[in-house]
Amino acid sequence: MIRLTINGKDLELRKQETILDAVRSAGFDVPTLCFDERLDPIGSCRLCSVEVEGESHPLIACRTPVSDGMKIKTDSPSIEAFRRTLLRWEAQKISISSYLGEPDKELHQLLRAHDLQPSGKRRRDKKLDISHPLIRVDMSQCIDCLRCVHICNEVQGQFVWHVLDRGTDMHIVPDSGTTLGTSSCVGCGACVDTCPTGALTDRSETNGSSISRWTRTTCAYCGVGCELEVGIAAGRVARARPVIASPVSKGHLCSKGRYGFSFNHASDRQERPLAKVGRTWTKLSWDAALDRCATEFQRISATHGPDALAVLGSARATNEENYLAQKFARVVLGTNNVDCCARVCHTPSAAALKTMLGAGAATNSFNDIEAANTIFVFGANPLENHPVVGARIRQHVLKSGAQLIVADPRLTELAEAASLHLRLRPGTNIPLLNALANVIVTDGLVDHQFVRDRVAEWDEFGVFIKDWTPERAEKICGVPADSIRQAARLYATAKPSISFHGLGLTEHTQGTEGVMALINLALITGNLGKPGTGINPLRGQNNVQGAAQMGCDPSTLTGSVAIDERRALFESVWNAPLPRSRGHNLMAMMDEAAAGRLKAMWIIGYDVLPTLANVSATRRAFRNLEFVVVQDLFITNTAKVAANIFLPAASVFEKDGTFMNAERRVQRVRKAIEPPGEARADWRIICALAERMGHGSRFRYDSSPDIWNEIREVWPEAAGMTYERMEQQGLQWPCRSQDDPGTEILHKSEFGRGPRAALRRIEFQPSPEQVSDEFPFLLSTGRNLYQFNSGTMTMRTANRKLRPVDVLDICAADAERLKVKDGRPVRLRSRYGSVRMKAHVTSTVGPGELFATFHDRRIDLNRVTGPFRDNIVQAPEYKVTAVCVTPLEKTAVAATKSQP
Ligand SMILES: Nc1nc2c(c(=O)[nH]1)N[C@H]1C(S)=C(S)[C@@H](COP(=O)(O)OP(=O)(O)OC[C@H]3O[C@@H](n4cnc5c(=O)[nH]c(N)nc54)[C@H](O)[C@@H]3O)O[C@H]1N2
Ligand SMILES: Nc1nc2c(c(=O)[nH]1)N[C@H]1C(S)=C(S)[C@@H](COP(=O)(O)OP(=O)(O)OC[C@H]3O[C@@H](n4cnc5c(=O)[nH]c(N)nc54)[C@H](O)[C@@H]3O)O[C@H]1N2
Ligand SMILES: [Mo]
Repeated sequence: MIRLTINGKDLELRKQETILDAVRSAGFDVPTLCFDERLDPIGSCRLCSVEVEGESHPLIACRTPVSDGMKIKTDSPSIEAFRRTLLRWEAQKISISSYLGEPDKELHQLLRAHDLQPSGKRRRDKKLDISHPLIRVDMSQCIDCLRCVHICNEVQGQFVWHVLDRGTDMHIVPDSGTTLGTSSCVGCGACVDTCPTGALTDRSETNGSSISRWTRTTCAYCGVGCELEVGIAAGRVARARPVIASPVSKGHLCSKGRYGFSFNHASDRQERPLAKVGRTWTKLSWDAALDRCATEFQRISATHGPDALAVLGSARATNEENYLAQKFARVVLGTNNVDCCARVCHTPSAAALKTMLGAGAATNSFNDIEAANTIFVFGANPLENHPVVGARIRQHVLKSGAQLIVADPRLTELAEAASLHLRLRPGTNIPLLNALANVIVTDGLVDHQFVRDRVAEWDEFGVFIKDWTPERAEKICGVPADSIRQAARLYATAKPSISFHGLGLTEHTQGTEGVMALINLALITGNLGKPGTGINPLRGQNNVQGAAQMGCDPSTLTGSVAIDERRALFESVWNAPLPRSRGHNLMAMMDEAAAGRLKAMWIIGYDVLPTLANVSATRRAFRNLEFVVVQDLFITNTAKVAANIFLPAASVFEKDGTFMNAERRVQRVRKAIEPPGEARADWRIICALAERMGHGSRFRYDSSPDIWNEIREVWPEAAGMTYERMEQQGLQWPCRSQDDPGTEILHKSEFGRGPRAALRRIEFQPSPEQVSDEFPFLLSTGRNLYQFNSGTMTMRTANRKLRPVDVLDICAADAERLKVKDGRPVRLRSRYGSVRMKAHVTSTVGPGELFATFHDRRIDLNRVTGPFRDNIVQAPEYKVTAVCVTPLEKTAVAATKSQP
C-alpha cells in the first residue's frame, strides 16, 4: 500500500503507478502535451511537472512513479507560472492559421484554455508535404514532442518517422528521407491522431467545415471490430477517430476505418428504388417497388413452389437485419434457401470448429495475442486484411520476443517479422499440417494429460499420423523437413501457442479438412481452453460472423443450431411453421439457377456476380433467374447485370444495430446521420415487404433493440446481452444471463459437444486444379490493404489513390523468362477465362506462383478462377488456379473504361 497526498488530499494506492495516473485518479488534472496513454511515457514536454515536497526541481508526472509518503502539489503559483512559460514558448511555434483551422488539436486547446495567442509564422525552411493522399504534413508546426515517432513505432510498428539531429536542429522526417508519399507509411493515421498540433492532419475532403458532433460506433470493414467515433459536419461524415477504450482496437485504426468513409456521400449513392427494363433504370416509389417484389415473389412461389426463391443476407449489415432476412426467407417465403457470403470464406472454419469442438467460432479473443508465447499465422495476411490485429501480433513479437510462425506461400510483411516462415506450395496445407502433427507425436511433445482427459480417437490418430513424416511432406509442399520440425517444436513447447488462420487455409477443395488438421495440432498439444491458445479464424467482414450466426445459412437457425434442434422454440416465438425442405447454400443456389429450378433471388448487400469464382458460370446462372432484387448502397455489378428491382439501403452510419466481430463480440452500431433521399435501413425494408406479403404482425418492430430482444429469446446463449449492457462495451457470447460477463475463452473445461473432442485423420487429396504444359503457373488470389473486396466502397474513397488497380505479382525469374516487364500489360488465362492486367515484378511470390487481388471491376479477376469447391461446405477454391501468362502490348489493356 502506498500512501501519499495530492493538493492536501490523502490517497492510498494499491499498486505502483505514475504521479500523473495518481493525480488523475484523485480527480485533479495537470496539462500534458507529449503524453498519450497508448504510449510509454516520453517525458519531453515537461508540461505535466508537479511539485513534490523535498525535491529541488519539479518532477515530470507522466514518467515518475509515486512513492510512499509523497506530498504532491499540482497547482502552486510557481508551477502554474512554469507551465505558462512552457506554453508561451510552444505558442511561438504555432501559426494563427493552423490554430484556427485545427481547433481540436491538443496544444491549440491548451493555448485557448490558458488565454495564449499563437504567434508563430510558418517557418519557411519547412515545406508543406501533401504527397500522401490521406495525411498532410506541415512540419513548420512541429513542436518535437515525438508522439508521432512513438505511436508509429509502438502501436503500428511501422517505424516511418525518424528523428534527425538533436537540440535546436532536431527535425522529424519520414523513412524515405523526403516525402510521406514515398515512405513506408500504411496510412493508419495514428500519427495524425496523436499529433497535438497542426503538423500532421487529415487530408479529408471536408476539412475546413467544423465537426458538430461525434458518434461512437463500430467499423464497417473487417471482422476485427475496431471502435471509432465519426465526426459529423454539415450532415455528412467528415472525420473518424479511434476510441481509446475499445477492447479490441485500443485506440488504433487502419486506413480503411480511419479514412474509408467518403463512399457514403459518393455522387452515385442510390437514394430511390429503381426498376430495370432492358438496360434502363427508372425511378419507382417505395410502394410500387415493394408491390412489384411482393407480386413477383408470390407469383413465382405459386408457380414453382417456395424453394424456387432464395435470400442472401449481408455480412455488411447488422445482426438485427440478418436475423430478419432469414426469418423472412423461412416465414414469409417458406424456404430454407438463405445464405450469405460466409459461404465463400470461413464456413469451412465454422464447420470444422463446430464438428470437432462444438462451437463454430473462434475459441479465444484478440486479448490472447499478448498472452501467447507462440503465434501461428496460417494462410492469413493480417497486416493488410486485419491490420489492427496484425499490428498487435507484430508488436507482441517485437516487444516480448514471442515466437511467430507464418505458413504462407508469399513473403507477406508479417512473414518478414516471423521466426519461421513456412513457404509452402499453394494447395498443400494438409501435408504440412499432418507433418507438424507427426513431429509432435514422434518427438514426444504431446500434452498427454490433456489428451487423456479431453481427446478421443488418439490411438487411431497415432497410427495414421506415423506415415506423415516431414520428409514426405517436404516433397509435396516444398517446405524443408527441418523447418517443419522446428515449427512443430515451437508450437508444442513454447506454450501457450495461439493460431490465427485465414482464407489460405479455407478456400481450397480441402478447406474444412484443413481447419480440422489445424485443430488436431491444438488438441494434441493442449493449446485450447486457456489464455494465449486456441484456433481463431480471422473472419472477413464486419459482420460475417454475425450474419451466419443469425441464421443466414440454409441448415442452421439463429444461434447456429440445426433447424430440427430448436424447431419448436422458433415456431412458437415466430408464430409460424418452419419449412421442412432442406435449403440450398449459395453455391447450390447457383447450380439450381443454372438447372432452371431456382427462379428468384433477393440479394442484400453482397456483390455476388464479380466475387464468386468463375464469373462465366455465375453469369449463366443469373441469366436463368426470372426475378432478382438487389438491395445495396450502390448499383453493384450484380445489379447492373441481373437485377430487376434495386432497393436503396441506409449505410452503417445511418442506422442503429449491432455487429459481431471475429471473437464473438457483439458491439453497438450507432446512427450518426439520416439516410440520403429515400434510402432506408435494411431492417425497415424487410419489415415493409413482409407486411406487403401478409406477415405484418410477425415483423412489427419499432427499433433495432426491439429486434435484438427477439433474438435473445430464440438464442439462449445471447440472452444476457442487452443493448443497455452493450452501451459501454461489447459482450462476447455465450452470455446467458444479465449477470454473465460473457465468454472470452471457449472450451475451458468442456467442449460444446461434451468432455472430449475427437482427432480427425485427414488424407491429402490434391486439388483437381493442377498445372500443365499449357497452364504452368499457380495463381492465388487475395487482398490489398487499401481496397476492400468488390471495391464498391473503397474505390469510392481516397484509398483509391493508394491502390488504383489490381496487378499481377510475378517473381523476377519468371518475368524474365516470359519477357514480362514490370508495369507492362499481360494476359492471364486459365481453363475458364482470361483477363488483362499489369504485371508487378516482386519477390513476395515464388517461382511458378502468381498472386493477384480481385478488387478492380475493370479487370474482373474471377473470370479466371475455377469451378472447384470445398468438399464439405462448398466454399470456392479461390486460392489455386492453373494459369498461363503472356506479355501484351500496352495499348491492349482496357484501362480506359471508367471505374465508379
Ligand atoms: N484490406 C482488406 N481487408 C480485408 C478484406 C479486403 O478485401 N481488403 N476482405 C475481408 C474479408 S471478406 C476476408 S474473408 C478477410 C480475408 O483475410 P485473409 O484470410 O488474410 O485473406 P487473403 O488475402 O485472401 O489470403 C490470406 C493469405 O493466404 C495465402 N495463401 C494462398 N494460398 C495458400 C495456401 O495454399 N496455403 C496457405 N497456408 N496460405 C495460402 C495468401 O498468400 C494470403 O497471404 O479479409 C477481410 N479484410
Ligand atoms: N478471387 C477471389 N474472389 C473472392 C475472394 C478471394 O479471396 N479471391 N474472397 C471472397 C470473399 S471471402 C468474400 S467475403 C467475397 C466478398 O464479396 P463482396 O460482395 O465483394 O463483399 P463486399 O465488397 O464486402 O460488400 C458487399 C456489398 O455490401 C454493400 N453494403 C455495405 N453496407 C451495406 C448495408 O448496410 N446494407 C446493404 N444492403 N448493403 C451494404 C456494399 O455496397 C457492397 O456492394 O468475395 C469473394 N471473392
Ligand atoms: Mo470474406
